[in-house]
Amino acid sequence: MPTSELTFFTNPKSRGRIARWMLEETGVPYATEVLEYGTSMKAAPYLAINPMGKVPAIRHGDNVVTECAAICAYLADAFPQAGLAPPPHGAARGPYYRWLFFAAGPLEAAWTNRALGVAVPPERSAMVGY
Ligand SMILES: N[C@@H](CCC(=O)N[C@@H](CS)C(=O)NCC(=O)O)C(=O)O
Repeated sequence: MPTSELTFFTNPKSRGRIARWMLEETGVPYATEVLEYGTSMKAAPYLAINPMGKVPAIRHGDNVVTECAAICAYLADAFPQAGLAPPPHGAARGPYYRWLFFAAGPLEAAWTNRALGVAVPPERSAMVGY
């Protein structure tokens, strides 16, 4: 595959590190476009890739994928020869989905809240996802 078919949009100081790790594990060549916070990340050319103006994102042919977990799952499926996800009907598929979504949902929310000093009132803890 020509390098230009797989493009990685990122900033080195971002969650893009997660996607970068997965891209490296695939072993396939890819191009990198570095976006700057507040400028190129919020400019029209990149907003056409991710309307949220956030990194990371990848473009693979006609497919654009944003969200770290989605990028990891997409790459595992797009490049099965790298063996990065359990087989679709194998016993490990359940735990694979569980931890993929757990990391993207409750774990992400928990560490973001902790970093921001957002405390959940004990009487409301049943409604948070972690
Ligand atoms: N849920 C997204 C989070 C992406 C995100 O928040 N990225 C931050 C950097 S770590 C960003 O691009 N911030 C720029 C901004 O919001 O202006 C994911 O998992 O990819």
